[in-house]
Amino acid sequence: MSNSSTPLVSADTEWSPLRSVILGHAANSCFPQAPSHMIKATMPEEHFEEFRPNHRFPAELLQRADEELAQFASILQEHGVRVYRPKSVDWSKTGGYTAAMPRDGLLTVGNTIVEACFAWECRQQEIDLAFANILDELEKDSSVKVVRAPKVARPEALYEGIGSRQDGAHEWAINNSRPAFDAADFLRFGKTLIGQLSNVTNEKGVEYLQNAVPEGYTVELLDVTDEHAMHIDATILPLRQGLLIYNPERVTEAALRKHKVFQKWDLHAYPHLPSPRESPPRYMTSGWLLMNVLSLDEKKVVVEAGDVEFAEYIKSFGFEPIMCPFQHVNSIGGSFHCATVDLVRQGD
Ligand code: DAV
Repeated sequence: MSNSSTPLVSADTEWSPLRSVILGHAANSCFPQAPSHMIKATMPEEHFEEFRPNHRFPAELLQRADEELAQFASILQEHGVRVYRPKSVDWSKTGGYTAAMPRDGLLTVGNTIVEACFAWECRQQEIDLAFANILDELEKDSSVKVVRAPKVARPEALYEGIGSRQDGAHEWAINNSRPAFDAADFLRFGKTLIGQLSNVTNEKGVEYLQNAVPEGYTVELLDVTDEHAMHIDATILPLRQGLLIYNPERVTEAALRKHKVFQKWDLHAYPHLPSPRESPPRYMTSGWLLMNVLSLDEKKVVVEAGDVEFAEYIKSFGFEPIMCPFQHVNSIGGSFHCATVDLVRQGD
């Protein structure tokens, strides 16, 4: 139980001191299933054929991913962060994907945790099966609010009409027939949330989220130049109040400056290109995943052990990177930001 000085859920930024977090598990993860136009829109081309029904990730890969997650958990605990872990689920039996990427499914805003209205049908039970026990426990505290996603009657309706445009203009992989959003398409900047429309987030999803967050919070949409968009956490990276690194392949400084919240910020295009990697394969992401770090506070940032160039770059701004191996977790779809859900970031 909490008292007024130690809330169980309270987060308004991506950088204030982290006190409590959910951290995923990799065991029994399977390649997610989605219609082929969705896979083509969002996944690396060289791995398309892996995305087929009941296809587990290699067992050794998952074992090493869980070892990396355990090491990350120790780092968090050594820094005084309370770590909640999900239940184990055999995703091959449920047609699901993973419990390793909770950031996609849960968004903390103030004292409220909002469950994503996943576009991908294979993810619609993910929170129920693996994370409901954590949410139920947190919700026993009367200060915490959890907004669960509505059940979807006809998941395929989200794809109707897609691909039938005659004018060749870009279209996302989903229509706007019901609310759809992944939580990882949004980041917290105080009372402002910055998000994006993407191949998994539509306008109704944004409206739904705006209605689900506590009063006083506003969702704004960033103009991104990324037709493959799915999750904003390798596009912009706020490292402390007033300092943001952005991915120049996906967003412009002008687009960022349109948002009042960034008007006085230092905005830096990341100056290096990510290096290619063959092994372990990045089955689901680009090399820009190097931006998917987790801030412990306004100085300490957890960075993938091999991303030395990135670590040196952020050191030049005064940050203290904590290097942690995470390549096998990266393989199955994300890095430190994806694998966690902030529950408490201490306010001012
Ligand atoms: O760059 O492939 C990764 C974000 C995963 N949540 C990328 C985006």
